[in-house]
Amino acid sequence: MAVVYTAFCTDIIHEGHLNIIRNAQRYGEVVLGALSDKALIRYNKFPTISQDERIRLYESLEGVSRVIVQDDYLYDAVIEQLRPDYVIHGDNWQSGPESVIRANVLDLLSRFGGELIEVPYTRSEEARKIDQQLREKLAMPEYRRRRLRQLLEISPTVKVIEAHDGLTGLIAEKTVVDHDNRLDQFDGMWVSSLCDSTERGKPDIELVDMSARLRTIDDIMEVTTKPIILDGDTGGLTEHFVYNVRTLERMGVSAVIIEDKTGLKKNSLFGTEVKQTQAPIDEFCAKIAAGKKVQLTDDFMIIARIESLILERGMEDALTRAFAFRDAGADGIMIHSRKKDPSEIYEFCDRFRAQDSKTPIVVVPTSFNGETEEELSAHGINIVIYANQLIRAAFPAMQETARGILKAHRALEVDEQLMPFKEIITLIDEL
Ligand code: SPV
Ligand code: MG
Repeated sequence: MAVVYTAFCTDIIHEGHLNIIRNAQRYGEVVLGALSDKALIRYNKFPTISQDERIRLYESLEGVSRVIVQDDYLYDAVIEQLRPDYVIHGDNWQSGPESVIRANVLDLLSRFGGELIEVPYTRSEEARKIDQQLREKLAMPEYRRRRLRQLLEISPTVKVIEAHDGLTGLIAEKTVVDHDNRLDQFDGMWVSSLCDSTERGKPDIELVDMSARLRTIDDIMEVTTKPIILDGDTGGLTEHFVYNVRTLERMGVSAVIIEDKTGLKKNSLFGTEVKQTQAPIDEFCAKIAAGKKVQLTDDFMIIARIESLILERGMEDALTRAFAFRDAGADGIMIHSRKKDPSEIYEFCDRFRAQDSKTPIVVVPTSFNGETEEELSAHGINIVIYANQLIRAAFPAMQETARGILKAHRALEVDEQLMPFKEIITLIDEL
């Protein structure tokens, strides 16, 4: 009997999935692929039930002969192993980023034999509602919050981009590229103090207070599902920090990064050009420990950021602090540098990793931007934060447009550098 293969990446079965199975049955024995947690997470279809529960759900479907696990969103391993006579899929992958997966399947079938069958995608109201409900479930705090830890377990590099409002949140959430025949997208969002301040026309000196920062986070959360890392500046007074940890955790933020400075904080990119004071080690350890103590879940992460290299206090100081902060309970270490040359970052990471293979390391490669994610990962770095590129892209574009209108006394001349609103609103979901 011919083997028909189809892969599902859903936690809820609707009419569309049943339709695929019914069609598949007409060609032979139906083998159903359950995308593994790892594959789903890379594909940005975060699971809301466990892999075993998904397998059991798929096995219970009428017409399915057996269920196998597909461990990558691309089909190479599964087709090589199963050599199906047919692969069946909805026709919705003919355009958009998923067409990369379709091309992958067609290529494999041409090499190993087999035929692709596409059935018209089910656009019923019920199916649409279920897909939407699944997406919205992912935005709930308990799912979003733990997503960063889940990513850290399976991804060689977690890539995070700055978001400072709903619109930049949508860009972080929805931008997908196909490159080298793979899909790529950002894993999470960084709510930067620099960008959150700049966006309000304010200096980055902890002037924008926590209520305003929470409002930014809420705006982003309203329209996205990806995990959020908050730039918590110094964390403020320990007595206040503990309350903020609770608030962030309850909202569904995945991590806060606090930096070991005290007094008036200035942005790290100023380095020693401005007066900035590093916090004593024991004081900062006490702040981390206090934050860890009040947490109610195991999901939330407090990451300690070390400013020794920024303030030119030396590598030994940076390493001493890293181990002290880890021992005080920090769930990760962010090491920062404003040098173009990545050597000091790499030296720190190599020496830290020689003694600690597990604690996640975070970097913000604004200055050492010549390093690729792969190069950073080779030194044991787990989270790469693109901390300010979106606002730096937007500002000159807006300024240029304002100048153009002033010069021409009308907007016609700048029109071709503008995106039509029709296109912008395709980003925005309607209920
Ligand atoms: C931020 O984005 O606000 C940061 C990173 O803290 S940096 O600006 O490089 O200090
Ligand atoms: Mg900051």
